[in-house]
Amino acid sequence: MGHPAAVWDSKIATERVKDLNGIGQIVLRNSQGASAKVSLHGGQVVSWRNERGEELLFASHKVNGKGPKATRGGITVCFPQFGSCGSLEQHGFARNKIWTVDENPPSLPAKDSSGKSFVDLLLKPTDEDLKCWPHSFELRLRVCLGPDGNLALISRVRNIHGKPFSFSFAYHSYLSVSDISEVRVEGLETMDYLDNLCHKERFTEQGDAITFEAEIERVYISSPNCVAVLDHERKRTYVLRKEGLPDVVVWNPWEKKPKSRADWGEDEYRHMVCVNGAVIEKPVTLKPGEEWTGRSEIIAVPSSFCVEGLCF
Ligand code: TA6
Repeated sequence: MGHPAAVWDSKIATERVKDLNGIGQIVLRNSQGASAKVSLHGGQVVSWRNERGEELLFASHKVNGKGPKATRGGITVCFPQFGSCGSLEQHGFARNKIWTVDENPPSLPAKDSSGKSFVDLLLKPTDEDLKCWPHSFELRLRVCLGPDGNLALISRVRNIHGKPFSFSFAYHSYLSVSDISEVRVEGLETMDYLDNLCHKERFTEQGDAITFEAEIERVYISSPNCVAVLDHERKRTYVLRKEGLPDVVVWNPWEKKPKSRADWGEDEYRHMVCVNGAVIEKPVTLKPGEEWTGRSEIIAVPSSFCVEGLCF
């Protein structure tokens, strides 16, 4: 049972702990008993639970949490690229680095803090990093847990000095679902998408919702700022609201590919779907001193809830 809001002490809203490898994590709580846990490894949101303690993000049971690679699941920050190109690792290096807590971040609008438990993280390049991506940036991430249990991630990329640079970005969000056959994604009807399984060829979504009967990996471009992921079995809908993230990645690997990977458990693909706010088709270019902001908020509601009311 959560604390009555009236006596909620914001001092227990955030707690610092360590994971099994001694890496720092920050636990966010609200007065209703919901929580989120953020790792300094990659700025990864490794857990998001509702007021009943139900885990809303998928994490592979094969996760060992060791080594430099992001653990499969949760929500990872993909920067400065999404996908694999050039010498950078897939989905960029940011999610494989150790971030720091930013004790004195540049201010954000009140909507990103009032009544919320939140933590600010910061990633700056080391001299080593600058050898593989020679751009002087600051990447800030605020993770917020609202009084209603909503999870919000606000990322800011600033070009500190030197020459302009371009980047793509995604919140790689593994949502927990009862079974992928029960899932439909709404809000992307009639949108064009790049199909990563067909050499990024461009298609137009014809269905009245996206359902899953095989592997899907698509980048819906210039998409609406509100997308719904319905889990019929659990009678739960995730509403994704985004700003500054024109594209949406929809992915389920289906059966074959996970079998060849050590970090997927048996049939785990059935219990996750990735629906990611992203900026991929048209990368962002920043001149020195310029800053980009990308916001993603995920709301988990009973499917009977009127989702339209949650969109902007
Ligand atoms: O979002 C889809 C994707 O690009 C897939 O191609 C697959 O490689 C996946 O990302 C990898 O994500 P992970 O979290 O395992 O690094």
